[in-house]
Amino acid sequence: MAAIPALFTSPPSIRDALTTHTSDSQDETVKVCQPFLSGQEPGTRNAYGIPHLSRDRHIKFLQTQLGELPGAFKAMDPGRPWIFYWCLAALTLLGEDVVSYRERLIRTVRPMQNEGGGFAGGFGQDSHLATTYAIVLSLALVGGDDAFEVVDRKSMWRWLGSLKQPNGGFQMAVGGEEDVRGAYCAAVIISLLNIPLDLPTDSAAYSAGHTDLLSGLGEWISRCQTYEGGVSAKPGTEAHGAYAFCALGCLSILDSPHRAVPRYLDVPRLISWISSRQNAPEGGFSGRTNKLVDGCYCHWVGGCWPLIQASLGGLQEGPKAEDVNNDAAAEEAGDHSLFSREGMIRYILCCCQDTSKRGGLRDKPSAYSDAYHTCYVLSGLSSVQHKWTLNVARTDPSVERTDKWSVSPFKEGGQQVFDEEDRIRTTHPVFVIPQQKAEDMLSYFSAKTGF
Ligand code: FPP
Ligand code: K
Ligand code: ZN
Repeated sequence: MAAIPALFTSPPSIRDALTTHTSDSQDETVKVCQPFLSGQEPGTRNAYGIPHLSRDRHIKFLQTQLGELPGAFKAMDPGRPWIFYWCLAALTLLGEDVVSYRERLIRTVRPMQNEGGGFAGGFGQDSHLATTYAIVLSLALVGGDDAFEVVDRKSMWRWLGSLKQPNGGFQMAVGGEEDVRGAYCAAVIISLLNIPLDLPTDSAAYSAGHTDLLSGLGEWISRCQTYEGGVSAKPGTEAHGAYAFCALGCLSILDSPHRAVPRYLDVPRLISWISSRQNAPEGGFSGRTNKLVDGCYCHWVGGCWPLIQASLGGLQEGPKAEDVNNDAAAEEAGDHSLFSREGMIRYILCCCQDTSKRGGLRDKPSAYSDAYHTCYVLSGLSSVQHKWTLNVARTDPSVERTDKWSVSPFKEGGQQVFDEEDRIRTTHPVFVIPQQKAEDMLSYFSAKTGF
């Protein structure tokens, strides 16, 4: 077995002498992670001292999560739509076919749609952007015309118009909080459902001079970048990784990332902040300054990298078929990363897996696995195992909502610390569902004129 680099097994070599509650929790986290990182925990490891992916256990865990709540797929609890998305997305990443859930999903989410547009978490509740986002993505994951037809696009358009604010941003619900989650969820929904952009004339944003659902949104996001370089929920609050992802995802829908991201964000300062989120020896990411690593940030922070890379790199030719397994070609193409892929892979496979019978993935070794972390740790794993390249930028951003991306296995200097059997499926860097599923939904709705 190759030696595990000291970077991932030893305490950090530079430390602040001041002891605080924060430094104590950080020390404690390193202590909790160290045995998992350095191979002292039982279990088979590969040549790099990294455990394999417990694929079957994670699949069983997700199946249980989908079915376990009383009256499987009954729509009562406002968080249910998230469970659908997290489990269906994670099962898909693990290579499972989720089409068999189509009928159950359709039956369950249909009553969650309100006549006034959008979906609520439960029957009789108000529509919410997060719930609607989770349901639209879930419908895309199971796919098929019957699933797509569940959505009432006309009332969705009216409802989105009522969430759009005079300052360009989106409220999460009518009268609710306006934040960058709203900007991202709305942009994803508008894009995948091909919602006409003309603002309903009774929208408050229309009265303020906007004519378009997406106008002023980039400017609003711009106001969320903080003095640290990261992105906050709304102007004037603390930067957090989840919001950096939402901002980059939203901007990549407004226009191609190499145009939209530098137009609205100070990219060098954002890169500096995102880079500072990766910790050693843990290898994972924190969500904000002076906080702890957490597996879900492998997506919220780790998932920023492909979008940053696309913002910097501009258009590139797709990988040639003969180059995909050619390390020399990959190296020549400049496959170097702005972060430690190895560190991220080590954190995920060593620290985030519950390898007991329970299965599932988690925040850190001291936490229980759950559907949310399983989804986002796996999304991060997929992202770090692959390379996404922006091939063709849209020519008319006012009509087209996406670009053409290609994906290939990531090779860095020929070294890959995980085994091929532990590679999982790809997920689109903006929509966080497989590219084909996003394209199927988009082309279904693009074929419609008007509603
Ligand atoms: C802090 O939690 C977490 C936040 C401030 C952001 C939460 C938002 C998301 C996870 C994603 C939202 C995105 C969409 C698309 C709805 P904490 O204080 O428990 O964690 P921390 O110590 O790691 O910051
Ligand atoms: K956390
Ligand atoms: Zn978490």
